[in-house]
Amino acid sequence: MVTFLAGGTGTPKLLDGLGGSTFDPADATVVGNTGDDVELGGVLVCPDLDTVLFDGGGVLDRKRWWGIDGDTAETHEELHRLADAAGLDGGPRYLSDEAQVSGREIARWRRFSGVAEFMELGDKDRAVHVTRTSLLDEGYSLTEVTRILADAFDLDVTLLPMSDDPVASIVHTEEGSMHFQEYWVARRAALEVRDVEFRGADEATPTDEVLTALDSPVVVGPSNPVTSIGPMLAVPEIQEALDSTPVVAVSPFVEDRVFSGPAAELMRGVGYEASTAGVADAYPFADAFVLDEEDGTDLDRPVVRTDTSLDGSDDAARVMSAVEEALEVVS
Ligand code: FO1
Ligand code: CA
Repeated sequence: MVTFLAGGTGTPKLLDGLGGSTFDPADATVVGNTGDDVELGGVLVCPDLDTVLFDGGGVLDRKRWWGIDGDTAETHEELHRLADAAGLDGGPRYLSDEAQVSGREIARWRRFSGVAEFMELGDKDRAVHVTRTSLLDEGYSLTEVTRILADAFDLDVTLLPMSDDPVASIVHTEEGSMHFQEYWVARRAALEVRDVEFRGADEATPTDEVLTALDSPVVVGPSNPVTSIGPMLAVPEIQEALDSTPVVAVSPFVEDRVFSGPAAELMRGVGYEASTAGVADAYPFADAFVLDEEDGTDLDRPVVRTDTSLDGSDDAARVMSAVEEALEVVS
């Protein structure tokens, strides 16, 4: 058994290497970040869970690494046409009421209006969110809903949300604090980051399924240490579980160069160096690292080096075998 901690892009790319590895996908669990989740126009969007869901189901849009390949966006476009015609402002519009829907706690900090929705939800993608939200309103937990969706997409790994409790990644910027999606999608990450907060994490508990999964060796994929892995580390019981199981982490940096996304600015924003050395500081529980062959960072823990670029299944298989090698060192 092996458990992967996953965010939006890096870890799903690595998971493509499961097929060609000695890991049996049926023995692999993926714990997905939910700190990026937003409620938009009444539906709950879980971007990081959905990337794994869609990739495993063979329908992911691999140009964007989110949404469904070939999806249309007619509802999204009509929402914008209506809002324009009605003279309503676009952009993120928060819905700040605390509300209860069928006993489900709606987390205030991730609720946005569907008026001129600020993120593009494709039509088929939206069907997933409508199904998810309706099942939650019927009383299913996010863990149960994710299992139902995983069956619908024929996933061969077990996919778990990090918690059934809401956690919201809030980015504190020069222009105030905002939800991660507002910072990333609406503001194009063009603001100076002062801090990142994981609202709700202190009170959040991992599910029994997650705690069981964290009894197995853990792989922290090359995801953003702050906004992808950070929300999981902010949940106290997850942090404790990681201290007592072997952990291998794949650096998303080559020394101080990052493969993609806003990791560097976010790392500096929370006070870490934007580099492999900073990742090692952020992951004191990690027992070994997989680094790029051109990454000469000197770490205080065992290191396996390979070309860590992930641009297809050959790359994924190569990095996955380095992960296996590192796990043998620490298990
Ligand atoms: N990213 C964008 O840059 N623009 C979008 O309009 C957008 C919509 C979207 C809808 C559903 C979904 O699951 C993801 C979506 N993303 C979009 C990606 C998302 O903002 C981030 O890449 C992840 O949260 C980071 O892991
Ligand atoms: Ca450990």
